[in-house]
Amino acid sequence: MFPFKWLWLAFIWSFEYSPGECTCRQKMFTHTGFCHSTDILARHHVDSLLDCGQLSLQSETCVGFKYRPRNDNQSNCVTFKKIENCSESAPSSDGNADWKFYKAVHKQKSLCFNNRPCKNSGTCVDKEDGFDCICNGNFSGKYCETVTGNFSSCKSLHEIGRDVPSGSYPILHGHGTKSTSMYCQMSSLKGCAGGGWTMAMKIDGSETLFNYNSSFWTSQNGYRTHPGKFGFDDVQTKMPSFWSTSFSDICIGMKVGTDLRFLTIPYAAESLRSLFDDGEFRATNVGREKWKSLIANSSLQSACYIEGFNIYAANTEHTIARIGIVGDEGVSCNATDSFIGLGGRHNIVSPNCYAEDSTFPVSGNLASCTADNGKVNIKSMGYILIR
Ligand SMILES: [Ca+2]
Repeated sequence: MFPFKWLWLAFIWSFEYSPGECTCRQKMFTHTGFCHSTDILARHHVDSLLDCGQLSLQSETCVGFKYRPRNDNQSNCVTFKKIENCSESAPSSDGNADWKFYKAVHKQKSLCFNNRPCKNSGTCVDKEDGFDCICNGNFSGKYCETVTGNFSSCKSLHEIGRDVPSGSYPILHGHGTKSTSMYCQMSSLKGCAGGGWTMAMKIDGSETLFNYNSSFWTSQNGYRTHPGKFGFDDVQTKMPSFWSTSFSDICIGMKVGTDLRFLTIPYAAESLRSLFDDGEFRATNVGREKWKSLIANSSLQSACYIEGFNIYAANTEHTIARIGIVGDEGVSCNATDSFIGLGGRHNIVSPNCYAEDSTFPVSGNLASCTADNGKVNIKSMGYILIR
């Protein structure tokens, strides 16, 4: 008996690359006893059964073949464009006794199984000419790639839309009554692990708009929300997420030139605004070295330092910040002269100790008076995201 009951051959009819889809088909030939009705397509001399199968695959109209082994590359291969009335019964004795008949069975590969094309927890169903994705209610599109639902934060979107890339999505605010497109960071940043970060503010450290005394830190007024649709560019914004979105972590970004760095502040609050509007100091515990790592060649005094929100001492005219770390050369921290953070003071009030540039970075690093890396005045882009 012939050793192959089934002859499997793969053939690619066409190949088009689009996300998750490959129109590959396989043709399978099954050995059958004898077929009573055939229309011949072509006759070949071949070396083996496999060669006959390959010839059959190369023709789109071939639906089967018969094969008769012979010596010296002279085996017979006859391909058919019609093959019917096949049965497992032995060939009749009309000269077909030493032929083996093979009938093609078209078989679609499971695109669902092989490619898993459906995004965002969509269910994939194979069908005759491809597949369908049955989407979770918050998504649509051939691959369930389009976000159609409304989410209260990028975090809640990320939780069910695991395949949603970073970009702009409508985020609810105002107790769900309003929606604004906001930038969502959906993948890990070095320093801010995981995705689901909602953009809240972008601050240009060389501008004065978001200085410590700005009412933007305490109000529910947004500032140019259109740039808030985009990521880590140089355009200032304050988004409704600042006063509407609760969180358990804050991601702080600093960019100097093209050098973009991040750190996470583990801190839960009902909103960013709630951290600032009473002006009370709130301590954080990120650590001096992490704050220093936000900016290359940063400098900070080391005898004393304070980190947190609303770092402001009423009896000092020195460095203050809405978010960050301040340092002093004295152990009591009552005359701070260095800082890394956001929402800094606008004007330097005791210039003797500072670098020649007397404008305070509203975001960045200022240091003098025996700071650990000397005098610096670095104005950065600062970013605040929440999750
Ligand atoms: Ca001092």
